[in-house]
Amino acid sequence: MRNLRNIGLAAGLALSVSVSALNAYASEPTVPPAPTPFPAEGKINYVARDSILEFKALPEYHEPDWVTEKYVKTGKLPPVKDRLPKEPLVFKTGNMQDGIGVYGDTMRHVIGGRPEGWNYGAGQTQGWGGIDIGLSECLTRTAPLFQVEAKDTEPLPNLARSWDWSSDGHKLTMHLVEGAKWSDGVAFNADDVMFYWDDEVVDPNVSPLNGATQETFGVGTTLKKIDDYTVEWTFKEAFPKQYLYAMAYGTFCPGPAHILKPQHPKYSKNTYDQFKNAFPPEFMNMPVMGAWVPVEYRPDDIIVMRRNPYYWKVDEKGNQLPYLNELQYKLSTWADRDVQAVAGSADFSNLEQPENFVASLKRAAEANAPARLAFGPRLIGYNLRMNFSANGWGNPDERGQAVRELNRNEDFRKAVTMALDRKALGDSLVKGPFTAIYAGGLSSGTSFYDRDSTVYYPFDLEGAKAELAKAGLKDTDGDGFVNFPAGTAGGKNVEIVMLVNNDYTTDKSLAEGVVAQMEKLGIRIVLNGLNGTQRDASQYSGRFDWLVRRNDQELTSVVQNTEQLAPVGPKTSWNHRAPESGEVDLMPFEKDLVDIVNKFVSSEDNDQRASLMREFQKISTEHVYNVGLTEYPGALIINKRFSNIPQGTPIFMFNWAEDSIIRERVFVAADKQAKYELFPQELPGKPGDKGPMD
Ligand code: BQZ
Ligand code: CA
Repeated sequence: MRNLRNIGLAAGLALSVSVSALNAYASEPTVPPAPTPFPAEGKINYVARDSILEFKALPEYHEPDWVTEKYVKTGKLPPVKDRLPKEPLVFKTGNMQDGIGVYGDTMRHVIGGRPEGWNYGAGQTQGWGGIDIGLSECLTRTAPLFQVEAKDTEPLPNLARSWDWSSDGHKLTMHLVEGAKWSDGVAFNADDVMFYWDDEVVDPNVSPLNGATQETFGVGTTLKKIDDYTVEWTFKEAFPKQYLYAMAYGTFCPGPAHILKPQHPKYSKNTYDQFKNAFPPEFMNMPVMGAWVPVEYRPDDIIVMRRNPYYWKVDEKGNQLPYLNELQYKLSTWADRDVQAVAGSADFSNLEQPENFVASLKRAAEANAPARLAFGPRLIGYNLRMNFSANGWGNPDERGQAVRELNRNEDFRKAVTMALDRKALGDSLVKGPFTAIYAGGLSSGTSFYDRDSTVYYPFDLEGAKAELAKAGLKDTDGDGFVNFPAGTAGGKNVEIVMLVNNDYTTDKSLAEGVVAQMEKLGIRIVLNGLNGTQRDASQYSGRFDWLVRRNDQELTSVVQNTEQLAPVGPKTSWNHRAPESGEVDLMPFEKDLVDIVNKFVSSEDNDQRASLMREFQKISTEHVYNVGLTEYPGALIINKRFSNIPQGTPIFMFNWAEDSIIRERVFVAADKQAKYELFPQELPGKPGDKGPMD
């Protein structure tokens, strides 16, 4: 357990190293200074990919006794063996840190988001923080791969239990788990997969929550049903194995077609808006393939989920999972999640806001601390992203259009990046060895990162002002802010609206730091702070000039959400998309990035993939595709009563820790179980009914 004395020591070292690096004023691009080493705690036990799970029939199956007594013996549910697939997904005991578990207890989450409704496939958030992760089962699964060496990694089977490539590599035949059921007992099959693909991904009027489009799986990719448990992908490229990652959480998690299809405009009189909003948060018992089903929703208070009696995963003794009977999601703030997790009134947090590091470390270091806290690698990072669309994405007014033209001017982008004092930005969040100067591009925590391929424009305010003048901007009315040239946006001061997520103190702190530093450069920034849901809506529709955004999987793992690295399709980049009708107006360096990403996706050669990512890193940082701000390590906070938490789980890599710890295998030993369950011995009810089954 790291304690504060060590941190003080390391912090001292850190300050001496970084001050000398910063005194070297140089406007020549260089490589980022070596970050202060931050040893991740809890070393990961690396394992072989096939040591985690398999699909097979077992001689017998079990369930909690109260399910047998109260539901099976009364005829409300069929026997557990009839509720499971012929060959369920079996988690191997060897990969379970504390072995076979016991039933009981709950995991109490706290989240800062709020549910819009249960229609994930049509883009509704459930409030994040692990709710959608718990509900969604996807064709493949990648989060647990943090424990598998990068070289022999391939996504794990999940709803797709196996797959075969055609000899020419353009076809992938996928075999679905047979006999699995939704939580309301209706069979899961290829119709669910095809509804998601045809009517939610390919249908241009629908955008699934994590933004999957047809191009997420390759331009021109098609998918068709072969039979109830077989689907076939056809790709333009040969052997694009990369897309198996896109078939995991976020981008290929089918919903219940038997519930969704009747509400879809193609099969009803509904508008697309009515389809999206057909399952409001009050609609309880939405059928899921996940381990827990929402049975209670109290606005601004709590969401409660109960175990799915048809869950299609077991342990090697045949115990139907999950072990935990309930999940709770208290509807509060992200900062409160840290506070409650270390205090013991909640059970889980991804410590990702540096403002809470010191207080959380102090509380977790106390002898009677209820929670374990372990830092991982530097995988949390923030970028300032500029809207590069000059052909109408977001329908800008004259001022907005003029800003977009500036964003596309490399001298302007260099001025911005050189005016940033990244050390000061990091220190404004937390002092000590945590934050590091981040030039942008791939996260230093990913195995694809190469510091020598990273172009960093050091802090140099005078040099930045010279670049701004080169971009044609002068303060023509002497008020300290540069103006547009006469004839553009009325020759007024350049004023840039920056979108920021108000749900996080860190996002706001960084945004305020950028505003102050841009003022010194002579650029006026106006903050547009919105909550996460509104921020996402503004961002996806291109209604922003700049935005501050925490990094997503494409920068922390590269192989997950790879398409978001560059505008490979009309709606794949975070800050450069096509307007309704047109193309993405790519700049020359962006064309290079797109080519590199497309080559990366269809390469099977690990050395070639590594060198493609070094090329990507060089081009994207040299041309300032995104403006790095800071990066730092996150810490996993978990209440000490839980077992089967894999050692060294990073809070974020292929996905968040709510996925990586594999919650369906987590248990609480009988002698440590607390009486926190809000609906003890209750099971979910029928779709749309109020609360648990009566
Ligand atoms: C983790 C995560 C689980 C989304 C969300 C939230 C949304 C973004 C991002 C994180 C929250 C937590 O992150 O901060 O620790 O629990 O939920 O999904 O920031 O606003 O749109 O990308 O993952
Ligand atoms: Ca001015």
